[in-house]
Amino acid sequence: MKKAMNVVEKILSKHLVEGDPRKDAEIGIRIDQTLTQDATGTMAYLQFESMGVKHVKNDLAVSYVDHNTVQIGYENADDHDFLQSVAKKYGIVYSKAGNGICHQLHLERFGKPGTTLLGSDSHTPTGGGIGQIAIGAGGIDIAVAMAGGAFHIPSPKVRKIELKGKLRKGVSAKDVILKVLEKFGTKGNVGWIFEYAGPGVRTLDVPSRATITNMGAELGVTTSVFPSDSVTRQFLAAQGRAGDFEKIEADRGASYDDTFVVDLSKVEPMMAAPHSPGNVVTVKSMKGTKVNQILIGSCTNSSYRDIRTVALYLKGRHVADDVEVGIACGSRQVINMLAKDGSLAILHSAGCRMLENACGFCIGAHMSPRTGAISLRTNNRNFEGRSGTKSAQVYLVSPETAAASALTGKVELPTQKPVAAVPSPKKFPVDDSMFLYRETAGRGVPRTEIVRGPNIAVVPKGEPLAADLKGVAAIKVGDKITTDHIMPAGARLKFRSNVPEYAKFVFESMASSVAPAAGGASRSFHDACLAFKGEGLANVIVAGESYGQGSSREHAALCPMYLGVKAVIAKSIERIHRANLINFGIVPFTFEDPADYDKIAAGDKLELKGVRAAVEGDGRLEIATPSGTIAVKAALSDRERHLVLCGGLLASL
Ligand code: MIC
Ligand code: SF4
Repeated sequence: MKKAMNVVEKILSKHLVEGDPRKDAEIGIRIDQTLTQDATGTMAYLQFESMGVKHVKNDLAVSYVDHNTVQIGYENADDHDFLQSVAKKYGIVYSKAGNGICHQLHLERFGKPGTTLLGSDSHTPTGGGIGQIAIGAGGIDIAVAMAGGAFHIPSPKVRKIELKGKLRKGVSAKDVILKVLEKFGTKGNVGWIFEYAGPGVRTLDVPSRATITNMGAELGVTTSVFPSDSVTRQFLAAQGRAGDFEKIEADRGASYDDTFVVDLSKVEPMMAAPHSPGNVVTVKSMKGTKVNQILIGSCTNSSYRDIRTVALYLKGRHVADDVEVGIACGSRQVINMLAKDGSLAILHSAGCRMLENACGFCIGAHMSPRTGAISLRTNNRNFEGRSGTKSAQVYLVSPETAAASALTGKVELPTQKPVAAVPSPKKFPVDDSMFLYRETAGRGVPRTEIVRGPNIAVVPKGEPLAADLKGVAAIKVGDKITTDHIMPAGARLKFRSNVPEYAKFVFESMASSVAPAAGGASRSFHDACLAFKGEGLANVIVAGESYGQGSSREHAALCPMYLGVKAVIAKSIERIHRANLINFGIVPFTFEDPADYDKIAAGDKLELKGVRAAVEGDGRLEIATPSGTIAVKAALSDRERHLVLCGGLLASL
């Protein structure tokens, strides 16, 4: 008899090219679709170019421009031109700035049930809302996938999130994922895939499902996925893509490694308090708190359903005088629909600032709030300083909570005066005119000249791992250090294509944790690293739990590599960042005894004798520190071991 399979098993078994999913090891999967965005895309394509492949080999590759659209100075525009020329040459579909946010657009126009999608953005799992196994990764992994190579993940454990009941009016998908985050937190979920199932699934439309899988990224899981059912069929048909539908549901009797039940009818409006998406509280507990800013949009909550709902709350009313309200729609399709049904006029009349349909505020590229502000936002991350204002207190909420609160300038319960549910549109207006090169997708126009302005620098390559390293703890940081702490975005984002320049800002806001200069003067991580490098020392980063949470930005590994960082020693390291460290030849060590973290101080000299032999072997190494010897371990697969020994993926080619 055929084994009953869950959705994850069904899709992965069709894409498996290496390994055995039943074993506790790594598996390799074939990637059907890839996506990049501009902030990670330039590096991904520079790396792809250096692989010497004629054109992309996977079914579909899309290059989106949505992150760096502010264009103060020439850098962003240089990047856009580079990306456009690369797309034309190599057979990649190019989504021009102004078309919308990558994940919303991909869901609308390309996401296909039963396929695999790899994206150089941690919120790629948005595609799970349409029944894709969609995974975020570093740019170089996308380059490999575009060249036809496999992608590797830990053989997944699958948790069933069983949904029953129906959400009450005024409560929505954002509250559901916040509820899941309340239970599972932002750490300790590495290697899991969350599969949504149960009778409650059919009560959620595709955009709502996508909100849930999108913010699943904050759990640190490999991805999240919904079944593909009649609701998915209706969504695809309304997008004029009925042919892309495939039914994928778990078999009766399918097994899971764990199950968690959410009764949708009992979910209350929730919010994530500063400074972590896992800091979940009820909206009720914050009711009446004065708010300075409310921003609605981002890849989590910018669908037609979401913004139309906001318009229904604001219809015929005005936002409070002392609150600033901004709205960024996810795509041109969303804007066109809102224009047609009168919502745009409602939002303008209500006193909202209509922002560009791009990442914008979510990545701190603009709309930074005032000093000490309380800002309610519908996006997925509220890390300290990400908004561009270090003292701001950012709370993550649903569009409903944001809209209700905009009217009074205080945190309000959206369930008090809820609006009617927005029905799923029967037909979405389709206009693909800002997706370029569809006709040459997969083939490319080989003689296209690549445009390289001065902002496009070369990608540095790593060096083979030395036999022994004389090291130094260049910085010592605490728990839950995000990639935003390591490599700030916002105002620094424009240097993404220029590693020497961007490397000046590694750990920019954490100078107090950096090993001080002689005489105790504090200095930047960049300067400390270069000074130690000059003395022939290998720089080491020492960290607590869950190091590298958050984004997929490989610069958080690439720039440290450029500064001579050879190893990270942490209590634990998050999945995407760990993969990026390996891809750039940095050894990802964890403490054998987490208490040894206390034995190292910033500036301590560390003797990594026999480090190469350790990596070649079982990964265990004893390191001499001024407070005695400590044991660390890098548990690597054969593939990963090879990359680390070579000095990273590019150096291994
Ligand atoms: C994010 O939301 O943090 C980003 C910006 O989209 C990143 C990608 C990047 O750093 O460019 C992500 O989520 O991977
Ligand atoms: Fe863009 Fe924000 Fe989504 Fe990242 S989380 S892709 S910055 S909208």
